[in-house]
Amino acid sequence: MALEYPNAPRGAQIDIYHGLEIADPYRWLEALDSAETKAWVEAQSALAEAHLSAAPRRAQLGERLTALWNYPKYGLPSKHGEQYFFSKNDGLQNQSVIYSVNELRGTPAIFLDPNALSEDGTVALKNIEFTRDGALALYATSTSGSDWETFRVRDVHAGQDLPDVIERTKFSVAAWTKDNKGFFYARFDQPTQGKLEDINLNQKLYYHALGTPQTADQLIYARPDEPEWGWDPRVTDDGRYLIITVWNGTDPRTRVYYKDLSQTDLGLVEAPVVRLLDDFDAKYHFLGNAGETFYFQTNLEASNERVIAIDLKQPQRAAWRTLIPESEAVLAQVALIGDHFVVHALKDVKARLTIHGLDGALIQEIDLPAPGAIEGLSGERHGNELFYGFTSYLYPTTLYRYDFKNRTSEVFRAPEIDFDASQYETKQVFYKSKDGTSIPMFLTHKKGIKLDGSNPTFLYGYGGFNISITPAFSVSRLIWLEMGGVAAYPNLRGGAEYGEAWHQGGMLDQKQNVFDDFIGAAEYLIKEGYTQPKKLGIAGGSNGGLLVGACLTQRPDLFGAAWIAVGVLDMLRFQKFTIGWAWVPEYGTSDDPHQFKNLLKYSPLHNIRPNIGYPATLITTSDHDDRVVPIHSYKFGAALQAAQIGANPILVRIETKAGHGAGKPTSKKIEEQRDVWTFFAAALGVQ
Ligand code: X98
Repeated sequence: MALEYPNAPRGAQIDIYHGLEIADPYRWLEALDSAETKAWVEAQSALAEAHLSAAPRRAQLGERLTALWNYPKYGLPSKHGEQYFFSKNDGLQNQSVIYSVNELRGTPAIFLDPNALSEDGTVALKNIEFTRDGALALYATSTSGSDWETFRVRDVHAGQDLPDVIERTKFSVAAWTKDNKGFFYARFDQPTQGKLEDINLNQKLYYHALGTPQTADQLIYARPDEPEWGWDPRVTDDGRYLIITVWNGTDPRTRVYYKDLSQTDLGLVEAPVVRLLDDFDAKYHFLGNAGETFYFQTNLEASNERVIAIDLKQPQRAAWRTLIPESEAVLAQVALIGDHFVVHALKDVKARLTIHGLDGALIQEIDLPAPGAIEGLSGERHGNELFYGFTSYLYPTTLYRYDFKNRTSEVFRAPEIDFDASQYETKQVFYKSKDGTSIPMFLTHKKGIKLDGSNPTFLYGYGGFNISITPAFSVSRLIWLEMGGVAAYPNLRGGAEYGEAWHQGGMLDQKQNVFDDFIGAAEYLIKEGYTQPKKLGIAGGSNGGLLVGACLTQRPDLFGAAWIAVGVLDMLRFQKFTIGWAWVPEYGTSDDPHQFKNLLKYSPLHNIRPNIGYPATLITTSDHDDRVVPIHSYKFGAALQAAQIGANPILVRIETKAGHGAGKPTSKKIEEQRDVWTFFAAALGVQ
């Protein structure tokens, strides 16, 4: 029986794009605060809840997920002054707690407990920046999952907050001066209407002097002629330079400016801003300096990236030196730790970890325990130890400590988790996409499954923004493996798995390649006998929600179920809300006639056809998602429900007091995952 969906009248809105009329019948759902939208949201939540709570497995899945989740999880330690700091979650705490400890194996003390900041765990810690001596810590919090942050400063030894409060920052790190007197940070113009969906433009760089009100913060740099440029401040470890990395949306290409803070006679504000790299011709990621030599990770003339040195006395390009040349493995992260370059690279999506001298020469490759991924690198610039996390689909995240003196690595913390990995296996396969490109994919499942097309299969993808999907352990996916499911993770174009060339192969006019790669993965899984369309579920979030929305509308016959999380689904209007304009380098914009045509071809909202039997679809979003505003999910959900024929449900689940994902309390994460697996189990006929 088909579900009865909440009433969603079609409005008369028509827009004209470059001479073409495009209807937008659910434009009224963009008014997030209107009574009509609120009533629609409430009715959708009630429908999703009624449908999911009627599924027989829901309570059992919730219990199993809670049991699997309940083990202590530690973050990497980092040293500031005489103390180490690390995060720990007992198991089910809504937010992880920050601890301090004098010796690595000593007894830790609570430094900051975000759980104490709200009753329901909806205030989250986003970032901590310590002064070099570890005396002060700036910490950023956000409420209800929003990207807006508040900065506060804690005196580490007294355990007390100072009176300083910085309100409404977004997309900014903070950078302390070496004298601990203040910090640099960036701030957008304050939104005029204070609405969730307001556009964010005109970021400016400020200096906050401790003990003064935010209104007295000094403007360090702004470019009113370039409202889309933003500023990422960093003070070098020696305290001498302020490095300003200039970004233009999510385009990986950057500029780099700096100020010499040692010119004390000029002061912080008056010291000139030197435009060292001023072309936006490549990515330049500042790694650190040795006096007047600056080190950068760059993709200039190196799709797989390389490490270069630029001497401030001879900054011209001809004098730049390559320290670590481009190789067949793509650089994922380079860190300057223990007076060495620590290089995390990916070869066919599997991590390699190497130690290099400051001249770039390879000193050692650290053996990793299995094919897998590195999660984080931590250590002091001049210290003698490195911490790194290692993870894989069947390898719970484990922390390692490497000693630069004797060049050995050992387990620092291994999780104690009730999970027998020996019953499962992970393998990597390569399949051909539509245009013949070879795409890697990881598959994880119980050992000995039959390739008779009967296995319920979960196919997850992202495909964009230079983001690599590397093998990571996740308890919520274990529940699927326990149900006998196959989990498949293709490395689609648009990511960084094979460098900038791979990214460019899946953006702008090439975006359809990403969808073809995902459809190719589904076809491979069917052809090889893993599964069949009615047993195949697809999933993705954010840019991956766009992926799932596009594939669902292009190939509704190929899938049995789809989960679209916080998706970008209206490709003609995404640039009008919050930070959406920042994705124009990746997607293009409907303001441009050529790009408009390309976007219209795949925009999920604009490619829903009436009277099609779409797969069971779960659309999830949150009321405070100001990264990808819930407008996308609402309009797409209303349109898909109107078009659907047959019994497959189209559900819209809207989380409250939550955002795009970061900082979501554990209780909400578990409830969401429980509902997702309840949905897939029911839709794919898991026995
Ligand atoms: C973003 O939009 C990232 C958001 N974002 C940041 C930070 N700086 C940004 C600068 C420009 C544009 C976006 C920025 O988070 C930031 C800086 C310092 C400290 C912390 C944050 N992303 C894309 C996204 O969310 C892809 C991943 C990152 N999308 C949603 C793309 C489409 C859907």
